[in-house]
Amino acid sequence: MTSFTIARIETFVLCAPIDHPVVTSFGSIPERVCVIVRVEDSDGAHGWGDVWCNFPSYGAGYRGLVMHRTIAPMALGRTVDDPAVLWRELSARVHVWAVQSGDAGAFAAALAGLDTALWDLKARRAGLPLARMLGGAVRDVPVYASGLNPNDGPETVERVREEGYRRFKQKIGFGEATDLAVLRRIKDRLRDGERLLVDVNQGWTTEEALRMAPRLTEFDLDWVEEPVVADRPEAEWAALAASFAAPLAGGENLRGLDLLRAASNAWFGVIQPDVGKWGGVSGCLAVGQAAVEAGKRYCPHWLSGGVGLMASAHLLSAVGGEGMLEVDTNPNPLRTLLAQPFPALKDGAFVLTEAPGLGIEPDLAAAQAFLVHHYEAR
Ligand code: SMN
Ligand code: MG
Repeated sequence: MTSFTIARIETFVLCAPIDHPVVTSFGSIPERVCVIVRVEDSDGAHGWGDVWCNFPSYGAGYRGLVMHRTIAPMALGRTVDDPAVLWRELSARVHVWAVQSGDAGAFAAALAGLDTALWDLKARRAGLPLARMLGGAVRDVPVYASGLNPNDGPETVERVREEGYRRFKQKIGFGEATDLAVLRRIKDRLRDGERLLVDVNQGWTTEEALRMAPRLTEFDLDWVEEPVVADRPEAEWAALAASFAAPLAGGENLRGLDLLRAASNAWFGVIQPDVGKWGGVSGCLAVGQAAVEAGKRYCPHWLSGGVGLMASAHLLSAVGGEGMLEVDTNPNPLRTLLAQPFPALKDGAFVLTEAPGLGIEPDLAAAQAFLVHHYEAR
């Protein structure tokens, strides 16, 4: 029997203080938060999932409650074979609440976390690493260093190069002078084989983006991420794609059909769904495969704790193609403590192992000081 019955769902809300906020063009993140979910079946097997909640960080508590009070009661007692079937069913069931509350993102994220936990559980039961459970291969996944802040991006490049990173994503959208100065400092010191990427975090109007496009050409960028707000009309995105020398990247702020359509549209070269924000493993696998089929790079978006990071790594390993995994370089104890043993970095890639499921276990004893809420439904 490959099916299993959901017997217990625990939700953990964690918050870790940091000395310096993560700075983006849309605002700052003053603390690192995480909502993880542990699902246990009636045989005692378990799996872990991650619910996206990093901005605004105070939203983590609410998302923990959406998981515990709304999603967990629907899932308890259900027998699961293919987690995608339950994800689709529950997505349809909460749709009216998502619309009524105006909180579609919170419901989608809670369902994404549940879905990831069910896939981890299923893979662990089968004794297979998640990438193989999904029909793919276990391979070393190329990574890039993300989250480079405007004030110290060049220094961060020097530091993470020592750790083994070869690709660096600088956050821009802080004004032309600031942006170009920081990019020049990085570009001037790049070594052979290293690549520079930028993330505007939806910070420009379309007019500003069109004006910046020729100014970015000198940096030979690997991609330009979210130059404008994700919901701008298609004609504007098409105009942007024609103006930038580098491919456009996006997906972290799209859900559902919008995200699926983006996987094959004419303007994105790089598709970046977030496994904890929409779709979980079921939805993101479909988007990633569609993107690769359409000749794009699938590069999972992730800027939070260790559980979702490992789900993203296995998804990328399973989907394949020329994509790479986003790894945040900002201090966040929840990244490493919640994914033990944390993968080794070798030749610019995370080394994935044959360990079952996500291949990690959160070290909740070590993370105890960061635990804010713990709920249990059974
Ligand atoms: C990002 C998202 C949220 C906080 C910081 C940075 C960014 C990314 O969009 O791609 O990581
Ligand atoms: Mg981004």
